Amino acid sequence: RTVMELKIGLIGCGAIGREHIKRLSGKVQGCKVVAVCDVFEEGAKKGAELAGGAKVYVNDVAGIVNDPEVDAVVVTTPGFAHKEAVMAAIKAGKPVFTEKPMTTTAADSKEIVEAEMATGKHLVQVGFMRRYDKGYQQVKALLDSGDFGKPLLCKCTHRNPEVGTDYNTPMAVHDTAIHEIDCMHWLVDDEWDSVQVILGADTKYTHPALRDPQVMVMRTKKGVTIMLEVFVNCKFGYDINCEVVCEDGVIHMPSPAFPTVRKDGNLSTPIEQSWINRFIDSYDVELQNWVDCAKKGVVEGPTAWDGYTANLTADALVKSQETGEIVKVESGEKPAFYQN
Ligand code: NAI
Ligand code: ISE
Repeated sequence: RTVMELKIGLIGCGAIGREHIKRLSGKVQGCKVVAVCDVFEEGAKKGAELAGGAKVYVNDVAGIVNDPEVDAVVVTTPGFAHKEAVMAAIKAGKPVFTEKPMTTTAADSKEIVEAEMATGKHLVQVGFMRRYDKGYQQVKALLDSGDFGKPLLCKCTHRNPEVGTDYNTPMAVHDTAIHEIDCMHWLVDDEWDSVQVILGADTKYTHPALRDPQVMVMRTKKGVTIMLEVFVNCKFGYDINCEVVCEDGVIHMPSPAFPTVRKDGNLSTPIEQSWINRFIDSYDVELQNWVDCAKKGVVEGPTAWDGYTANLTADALVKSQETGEIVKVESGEKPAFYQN
C-alpha cells in the first residue's frame, strides 16, 4: 500500500529522542509520530507531549513496534538497547531508523544483517548523519573531482566539552569515534584495513574508567592514514575538525560559522557547544530522506552492512585500547544484497 503520511513509533525519549520527535513533528514533512516508548513513564509522556499527542508505551518495545498504527520505527535508546528494537522491527517487516551505533558489538550487528537479508527487504538505516553534513559533502565533492589527486592522510578531531560519569574508555570508540569510522571511509571511498589506539597523559577532568584523550590511527586498504584525536572532556566546546592531505593540495572541512567579535580588548569567535546545533541541518536532511525512502520501501542512507562494518572496526579499536597494538579489520566481502 502507498503510505501518504508515515506513522512513526519512536523508542527512547532521551536527549536525541526528544530532538528527533520535535523535527519529525515539525521540519520533516510527510510523517507523524503516533506512538512513543521509554522505560520511564515520565520520559514517554514528555515525548508524547512534544509530538503534540501520541500513544504512550512504557517499557514495551514489542508493543509499540507491533502496533498496527505504526508504519515505521525510530530507535533512540542507548546503544546497548538498539538490537532488541531493530530485531523486532525487522520481524514485523517495518522500516527502522536506528541511531548509531547500530549495536555495540560486531557479533550483534551481524545478527541484524542476517535477519534483514533473510526478509529479502531493505529495512534498516543507521544514524550516521555526518554523510548528510554540508561540510563533509563539500570535502567529498572536491575529493571526487580528482583535482587534488589521491588522498594521503587525514587529521581529525572529535572533541566534546564533557561526558557523564558512566562514559568509559571503550565508549570513546563505539559512542564517539564510530562517527569517523563510518564517515571517513565513506569520504575517501575505501575500506578499513587496520587500526591502533595510542593512550598517553590523561586530563585531570577524567575518572579512572575513562582514558581521555585518545589518539586513534586508522589505515584504509589503499593506505590512507587517518589520525583522530578523541577528547571528550576538552571543556571548551564541541569541536569537530577534518583536514584531508592530498597529492595536489589540502582540503579543510568548513564548519558552520560564528561571528568574530571585538569586545573588552579581545578579538574572539565562539566555538560550538553541542552536537545538537553542530549537526542540526544534517539530522533534518537525514530524517527527511529516511521518511521519503521508507514510504517507497527503500533505504538510501547508511545500511545495516555499514552499521556492521563500523562495529567490526570499533571492536578492533577497543582491542587495541587494551594492547596498544595494531589490529587488523576483517570485514569480508560485502553481500550482493548490500551492493548498490
Ligand atoms: P539518553 O540516555 O539521553 O536517552 C536514552 C533514552 O532511552 C532514555 O530516556 C532512556 O530511559 C530510554 N531507554 C533506555 N532503554 C530503553 C528501552 N529498552 N526501551 C525504551 N526506552 C529506553 O541518550 P541519548 O544521548 O539520547 O542517546 C541515544 C542514542 O542516540 C545513543 O545510541 C547515542 O549514541 C545516539 N546519539 C547520536 C547522536 C548523533 O550525533 N547522531 C547524538 C547523541 C546521541
Ligand atoms: C554522542 O552520542 C554523539 O553521537 C555525538 O555526535 C558525539 O560527538 C558524542 O561523543 C557522543 O557521545
